[in-house]
Amino acid sequence: MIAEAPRLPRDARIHVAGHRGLVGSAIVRKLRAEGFENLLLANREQLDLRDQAAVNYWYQANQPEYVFLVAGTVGGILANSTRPAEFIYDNLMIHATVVEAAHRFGSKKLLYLGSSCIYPREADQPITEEALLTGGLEPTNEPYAVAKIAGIKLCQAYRRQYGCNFVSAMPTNLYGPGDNFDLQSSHVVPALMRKCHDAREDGRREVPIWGTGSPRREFLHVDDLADACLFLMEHYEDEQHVNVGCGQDLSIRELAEIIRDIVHPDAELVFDTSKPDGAPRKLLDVSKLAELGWSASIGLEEGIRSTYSWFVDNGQSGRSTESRPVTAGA
Ligand code: GFB
Repeated sequence: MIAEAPRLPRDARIHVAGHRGLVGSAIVRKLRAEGFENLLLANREQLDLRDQAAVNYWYQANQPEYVFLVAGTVGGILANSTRPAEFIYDNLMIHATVVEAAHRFGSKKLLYLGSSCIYPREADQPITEEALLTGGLEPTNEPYAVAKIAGIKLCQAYRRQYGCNFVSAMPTNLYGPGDNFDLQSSHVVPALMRKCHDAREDGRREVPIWGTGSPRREFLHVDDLADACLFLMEHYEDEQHVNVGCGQDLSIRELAEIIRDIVHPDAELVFDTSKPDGAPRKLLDVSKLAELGWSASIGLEEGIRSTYSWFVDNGQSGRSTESRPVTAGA
């Protein structure tokens, strides 16, 4: 349902949980561009979102009226499969503490961000919101997906028991400025940008691509996601989660060819089939969001070009080091 309520007051007290991550930093950019002045931001050193007592204290002191819950420990297929304990523990805790504090200290509305990996591995494509919990999950990210499903159920339970206005959005695979370019923990778009960039700098032609290249994915620019998050915060009031995507997918091979053509046209793509493919396909059905009145506007090639410029301009193009998955940024 599209709410008749007026747009968010520009002086509203807004907590962006996870504001230093890919999604949170895009939401902060969007909110500032729209004239919101009263953003409540705490970094990991100031507030451990896994600690209920600390989160309660911070909520009591800051009284957020609106909450974008986009914090989490996130990463690509390798990080998910090698650090499952961190992915389930951190995310379960972060979702629970923030939802509980938003309820306890009277936040007017909370938008929770999940992930398309919540859906069954073999779900019919494109995947509708109704596919949730109708089949088994993709094993490489099952612990993360279970935590993300728990987040949806938390919001629904707090709505039912306490009448909280908590809503959920499920984005497809994301990319954009502020992404994690570390090869051990990143998602495929930043990983392939870095690999092509490094090969070009080193005068190498071969660029290794994990898996067979046949899995299909849908990619949404994070600035489009931030726009959708504000749209849903202002206009959506219902219990069911809403898919957020662009409605189009492509194979990993096709994605790699687009990135190669932009970054290192002479590169030769070499597929390493000892690495996992993950889910065969993840394309979201975005008709519900379209009916509400929102659609994506940044094309994939345009988005990859601007993200690569950001990567080069922001000193991210130094050598990749092994690092932990990114916390506080879905
Ligand atoms: O982006 P990615 O890690 O996310 O991988 P998932 C997507 C596809 O790209 C997989 C392939 O088939 C990978 O095997 N790929 C090829 C690569 N080369 C690379 C590379 O150098 N790095 C990476 N990372 N992939 C994650 C989930 O799954 O997506 C999370 O593990 C979450 O839980 C996230 O849902 C959005 O789509 O496979």
